Amino acid sequence: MMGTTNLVRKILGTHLVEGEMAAGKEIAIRIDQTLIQDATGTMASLQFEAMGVPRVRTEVSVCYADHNTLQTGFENPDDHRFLQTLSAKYGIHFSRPGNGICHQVHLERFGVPGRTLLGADSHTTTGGGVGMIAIGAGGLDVAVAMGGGPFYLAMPKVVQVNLTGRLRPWVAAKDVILELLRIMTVKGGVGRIIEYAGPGVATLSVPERATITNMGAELGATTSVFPSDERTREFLKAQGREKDWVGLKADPGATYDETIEIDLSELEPLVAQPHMPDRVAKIKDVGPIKVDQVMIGSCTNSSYVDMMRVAAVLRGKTVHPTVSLAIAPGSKQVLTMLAQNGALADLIAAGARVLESACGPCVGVGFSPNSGGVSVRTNNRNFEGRSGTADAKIYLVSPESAAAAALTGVLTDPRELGDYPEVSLPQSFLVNDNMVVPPTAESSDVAVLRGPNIAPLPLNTELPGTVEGTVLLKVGDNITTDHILPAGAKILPLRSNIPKISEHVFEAVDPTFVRRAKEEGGGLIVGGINYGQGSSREHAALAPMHLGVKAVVAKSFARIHRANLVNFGILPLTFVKEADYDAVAQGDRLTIEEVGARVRAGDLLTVKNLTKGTSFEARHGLSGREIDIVLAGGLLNYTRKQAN
Ligand code: MIC
Ligand code: SF4
Repeated sequence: MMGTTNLVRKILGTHLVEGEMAAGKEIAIRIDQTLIQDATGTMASLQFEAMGVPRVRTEVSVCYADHNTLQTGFENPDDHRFLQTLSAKYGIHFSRPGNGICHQVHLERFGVPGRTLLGADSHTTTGGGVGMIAIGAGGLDVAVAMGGGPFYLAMPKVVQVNLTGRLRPWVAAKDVILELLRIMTVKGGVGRIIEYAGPGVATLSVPERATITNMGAELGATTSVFPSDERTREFLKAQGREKDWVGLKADPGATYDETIEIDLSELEPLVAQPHMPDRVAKIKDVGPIKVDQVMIGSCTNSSYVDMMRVAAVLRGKTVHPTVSLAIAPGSKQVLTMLAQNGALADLIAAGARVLESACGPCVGVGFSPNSGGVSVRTNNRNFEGRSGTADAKIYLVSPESAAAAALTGVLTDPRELGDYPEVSLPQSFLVNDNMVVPPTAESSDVAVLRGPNIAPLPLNTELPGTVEGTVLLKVGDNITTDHILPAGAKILPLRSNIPKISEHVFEAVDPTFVRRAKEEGGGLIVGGINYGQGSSREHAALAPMHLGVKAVVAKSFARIHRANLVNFGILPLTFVKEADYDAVAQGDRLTIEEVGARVRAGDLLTVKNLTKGTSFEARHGLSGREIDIVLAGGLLNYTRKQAN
């Protein structure tokens, strides 16, 4: 009999350790590879250390220094030293600062088709470009996976995106994912994995596929995956890793929960307008908006082919006089190849400001726009304020379109530039892993060096019998973790210090939040649809936890943030009726009695509004395991309790 299994179920099936693969049901999967980075990794490492496991129990674990590379004080270099020594001690590869952005480097050097990868970064999904099930998660979940524990998730629905046709000149992989964002929106992927299929797949190279799976994170999707085919083999071979290749695809009659059709040949250059990645329109319809700066880089679009195409567009020309152009090649491999073949000289000659191979401007570390400035970027996120300039406007486009704007000074459909520069994947990439410190063969007695920036791991207390508190803040739909806990050059260095970073919770949304939370001794937050979308930073749960937040009641949650709330003992509740959201106001005093018993008794809790003298119902949607974790005050307490 011919099978009808899709690719997602095949890979999940071979990694399933608990549960039944029925959409919405909790499953647990074995994790083969993990990645952490320097902004999420210090906390994850402290958590891993606390588990007392002598050495990582994965096939490969890597720690990247790529987010916190700006060194305006001791914090970041101290944290890097901590991560490097800890990596040496516990069997983790350490990718040194300068080696590149985690997702780009992981794809180049570590990604293996058919394997699972769990990363403490939302764009870990990039690995789907080589046929991995690669999922972003909070640092604590990744720490557990490093220790050999499984990863728990609700079995997602599988959405087939059937690609037909072929991209026309000047239309890029970025335009494919922007089109999908237009169709599905930033919440359309929640509870779903996107599986790419159809004849269009073979027309896309691995780096192009990786652009698409990378930005699948913006759909809210658990992950995205491409089949592993001859194009995958070609990429791995060029990376000197053909032995890692294995062919993988869905069965011919595979079934899916949903299907979306995209004809690649019909796509045009697209742009995501401020301040959401799904505010997508055709560049030609948005028109020639004046542009102040252009940024080409980030884990979405910093591959060798991306950079070569930009270099070809800029060769012999000059960046428009009123535009500042920055480029950040995604990895040392990319940057070295550009340097060797002369393309870097073309970029510099045209006026590009060359930044190090790191996240940089994508997360507000350097190159912030001028006041009210328009910045055209190849990143994946254009959330308000993320660039470091509160009133800047960020437009997300392909590298081709970004290069066009850099030359003309206005948002430009790149087709206006004329002849399309053909650039193809090189026969072989320049492979030199000298900036990855490999783990020692045996667990070593390396001393882990800690700077004063690293504060002890914060722990929550058990959830009280009655959760009572004031609604400290009521927010609308699509609140991002950048709203909850901003990143940027000033706040990112505090990632290892929860008391210090907690001073910045909701800073840009309501500067009085922290003061009020402290005065009230904690409280509750009310949110709209897709609360906590965006990054995986568990600090967006840890810092509110530190301020005494006990519950968040929202219309719906983003996957990773909900899991982080559970992991740190904050109750994630959803409104049963939309009208109840409207009826509750900031400052209202809410109470949920006998939480422990009620949560175990069923899905519905009664929330009393003491201020208004009313009550409403809220759903917790927690699995049995999650109930135990939340009631214990988080996963660390729960694990400790179990061990005792
Ligand atoms: C991001 O793009 O927002 C980040 C910075 O990479 C985050 C991780 C973090 O906050 O450290 C992410 O995407 O998970
Ligand atoms: Fe780094 Fe930006 Fe990618 Fe996040 S989205 S990993 S900050 S490049």
